Amino acid sequence: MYKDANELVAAVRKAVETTVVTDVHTHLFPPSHGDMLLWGADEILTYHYLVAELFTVAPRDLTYEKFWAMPKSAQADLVWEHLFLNRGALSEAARGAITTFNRLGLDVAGRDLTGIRKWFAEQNIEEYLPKVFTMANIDYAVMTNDVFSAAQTELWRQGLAVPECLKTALRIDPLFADGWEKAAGVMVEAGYAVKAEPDEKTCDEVRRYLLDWSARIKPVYFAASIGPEFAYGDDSAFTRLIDRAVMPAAAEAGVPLALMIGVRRDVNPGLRDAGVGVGVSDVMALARMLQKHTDAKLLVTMLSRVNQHELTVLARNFGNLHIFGCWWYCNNPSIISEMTRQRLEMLGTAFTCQHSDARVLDQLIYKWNHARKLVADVLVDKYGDLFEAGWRPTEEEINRDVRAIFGGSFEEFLNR
Ligand code: RAT
Ligand code: ZN
Repeated sequence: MYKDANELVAAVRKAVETTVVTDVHTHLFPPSHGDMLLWGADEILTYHYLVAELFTVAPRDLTYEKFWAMPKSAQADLVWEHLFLNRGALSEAARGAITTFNRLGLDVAGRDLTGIRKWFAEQNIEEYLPKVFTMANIDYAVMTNDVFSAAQTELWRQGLAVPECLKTALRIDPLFADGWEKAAGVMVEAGYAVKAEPDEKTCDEVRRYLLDWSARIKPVYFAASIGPEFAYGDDSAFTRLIDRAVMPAAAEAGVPLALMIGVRRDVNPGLRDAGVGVGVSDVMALARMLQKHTDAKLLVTMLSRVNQHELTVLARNFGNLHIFGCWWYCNNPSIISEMTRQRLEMLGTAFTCQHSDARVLDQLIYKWNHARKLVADVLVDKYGDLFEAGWRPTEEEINRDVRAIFGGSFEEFLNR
């Protein structure tokens, strides 16, 4: 039990620094899936967050077409030149690349991109992947496994090796909005009796498709990212698919459905993944889903900062809703700090403070390094306030609570 406020602060910082984290959402793949697993200097520098930033300053004659036609190393050179050498790399994504190189012991201060590339070329991915997980101190990361992508399902059919530190999530985005035609085509091809419109019979087939893939890849959860215009409880295909296919399949598989809400796809299609925007969503649509599906479990993160307060309140209203992460455009120090405070103040430790969304293996290093520091600052304040109020936490209690928001509460939610 800490009787001294300074000792308490040191204990909180140590707990956050050393706790094992569970990364509940990434875009990583097992090494056995070959090129799908991105890693190394050029992938780090061409992260779509940085590509978007490049085009805010690149010469106007660098068209999107020209850029995408370049080899990855030339794209990375442009990012390096414009965002790191010609101006201060002050954005969160740019700082992230620097933190990553630096923590790998590379000469980032010397701006030695050639040396950095050389070092990565000497790594063996089978050994490098566990090293990154150890550095970031992650027990496991959840992948994103699109069961409507032929390239991905083909690899799963081959039954290739998957390290224990990677778990699956069954991703279903194409079922909704503009993706339906593609999703239906994939299911028909695979022998499911799916029609052009998701009527009731078709929904039953979709459910069967999801369950068959679920049995094969054993996901931690089903997942979809959906737009800010999403509505629920109406006579739409979305409502039908959720009610008759997705929720029943998730329930039968015994896993939650993760919804990532607020993505405005194709704001600027030329930029591909980097050209995606954000919109404010109707949190009450989510509430209606929770009211109807009282037995279902929902994991939710929202993209708009504007939605965060309302979403946190909703998580107080529904024990079957677990909120997670500071996603994409919320993954900035100022917003992470604000969101984590808000969530602690309204939910205690019943939430997951962050996920990495890493698309590139090495990003695990910076995403978790930055997140730990920010969350530690918030927790130091919160434990300080508790101390002032007269409470004297023990080391075990601090470790327990820190682990809770870095993955313990998520595990508890899965097992509830
Ligand atoms: O954060 C990201 O990298 C986004 O491009 C998306 O992948 C998003 O996280 C998603 O899973 O849809
Ligand atoms: Zn993602």
